[in-house]
Amino acid sequence: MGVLNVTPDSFSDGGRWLDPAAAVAHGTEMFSAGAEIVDVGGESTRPGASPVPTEEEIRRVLPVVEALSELGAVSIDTRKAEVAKAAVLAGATIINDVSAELWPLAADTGAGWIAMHMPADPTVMQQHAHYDDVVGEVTDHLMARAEKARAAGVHRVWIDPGIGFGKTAEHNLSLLRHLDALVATGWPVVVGTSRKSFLGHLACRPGEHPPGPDDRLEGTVATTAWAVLQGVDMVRVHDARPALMVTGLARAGMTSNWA
Ligand code: HH2
Repeated sequence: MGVLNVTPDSFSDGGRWLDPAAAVAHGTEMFSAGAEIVDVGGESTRPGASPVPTEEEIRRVLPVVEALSELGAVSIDTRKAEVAKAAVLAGATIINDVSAELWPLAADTGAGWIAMHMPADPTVMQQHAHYDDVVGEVTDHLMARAEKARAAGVHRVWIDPGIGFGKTAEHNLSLLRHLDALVATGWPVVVGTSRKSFLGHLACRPGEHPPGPDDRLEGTVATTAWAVLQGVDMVRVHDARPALMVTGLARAGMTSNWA
């Protein structure tokens, strides 16, 4: 899944794809690079981000969803039912739901649904980064949502631990270390580590300034390979080509007979 943020303030690509023509060109590029889905978002959910009014979010994403849906599968990254509905009517086939609340809409529209774990609204979520057992709590929460969605009639459901959403670097690492627990639930798993800040902090030596979002490709690629080897179904990344290369390598390594 390739990330396409049509926002002025996303943490890594804010402002780059705000113009609809530039956004469509970048989405087209990601499809050409081999992305199976392009994930269009019109509101940043980085820690502390300001909420975007519904009408403005729809205005940002709609022309982009419409154009890219002609070329391949599009998901809509939102926590608002109105935005998700408008995007599905414009051609999106998956609701990437960072609130894990929108399954009734997925059931009504027949869209696929990704339930992501986020313990509170982005403005305050880092204040909620407290868990006794982060892996168990996130897994239980997502399984309960996925089961509700299945019971409501949603046909395609994925679960996503929400790396970086109301979690410390240590929580993120625990969730990545124990991805097998999420995979063992039997629900297909999505993971998004792409360019996230914990990768920068892990990559630098003591006293060094952590690398910014554009210099976190190595961490993104390493965690993507790890996630694929743990059996996840989908990775959400900004840089489609390197992710596809490492995904292909990891899958070949898992299935080949090379000794
Ligand atoms: N991460 C972000 C946004 N949406 N959706 C899923 N399913 N999983 C994720 O990990 C995830 C997500 C945050 O990344 P990004 O869209 O690049 O940044 P911003 O929220 O600042 O637009």
